[in-house]
Amino acid sequence: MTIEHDEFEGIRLSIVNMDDKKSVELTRQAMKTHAAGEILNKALIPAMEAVGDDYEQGRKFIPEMLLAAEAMNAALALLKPELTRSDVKKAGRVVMGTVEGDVHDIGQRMVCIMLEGAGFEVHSLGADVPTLEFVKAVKDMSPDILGMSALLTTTAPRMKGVIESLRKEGLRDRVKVMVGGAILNQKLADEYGADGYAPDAASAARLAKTLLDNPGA
Ligand code: B12
Repeated sequence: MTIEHDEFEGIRLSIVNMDDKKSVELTRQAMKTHAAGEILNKALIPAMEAVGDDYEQGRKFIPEMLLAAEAMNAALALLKPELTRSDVKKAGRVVMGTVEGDVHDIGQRMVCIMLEGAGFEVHSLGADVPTLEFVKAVKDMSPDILGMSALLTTTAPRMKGVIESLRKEGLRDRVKVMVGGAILNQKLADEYGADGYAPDAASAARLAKTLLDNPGA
């Protein structure tokens, strides 16, 4: 195993083993020689994938998933300043949130960070966001893009509800809507009436730019 592999593997293991002190220490070390984006993609995201596998195989339960998420968030906080450093003028304004009934916010946070890095002004409403709060945020903040995240089969259809509410309020034409989250796909995004879907944080930032470059799309 190369030294580089050892470094990323160490961070991955610290998150899987729910050790936030270690994940912070190892991430800080890795940042001396690696770009934040590389650490995110090669260590933090694979760590959460491994945690997901452990949960599915019955090797981890909810409290352990939460602790692993904390270890991952602690490492992510260190990477954030570098990921969001952007000298370019603001590319547009994005309001982002996880739909009502759904507390999963890790992926959404990553998307926010990548969007900030791509020059967007980002306002996160957090997780478990009621439909009316999304509508109010679009009314009050006039974002160019509304991003919604969902990780549960049961909560994803709420995206459709938000889009319908925007339409009823006469706001739908004022904002592009993009959706994502592990259980989403292009087909569902089309069914819900979204303007775009992206499978990960990096492509979410690209999608946001494309949506604003092609307003008629
Ligand atoms: C961590 C986790 C939790 C943590 C969440 C902590 C937190 N603060 O987020 C806790 C322990 C709280 C939790 C709870 C539950 N969970 Co959970 N959880 C997970 C787990 C292991 C990882 C999710 C994650 O963070 N992934 C890492 C991130 C980086 O990936 P991501 O979210 O997909 O985001 C990426 C992309 O999807 C995309 N993206 C995300 N959002 C957006 C938005 C836009 C606009 C765009 C463009 C892109 C985009 O970019 C991101 C970065 O690349 C998954 C398993 C899995 N394999 O996904 C289960 C999982 C999502 N959970 C699941 C379940 C069932 C639950 C519970 C119902 C369990 C229970 N019985 O209580 C509860 C639900 C609580 C609630 N009401 O929401 C199921 C969902 C199954 C389903 N089809 O509905 C999963 C798939 C596990 C499983 N296989 O059963 N969970």
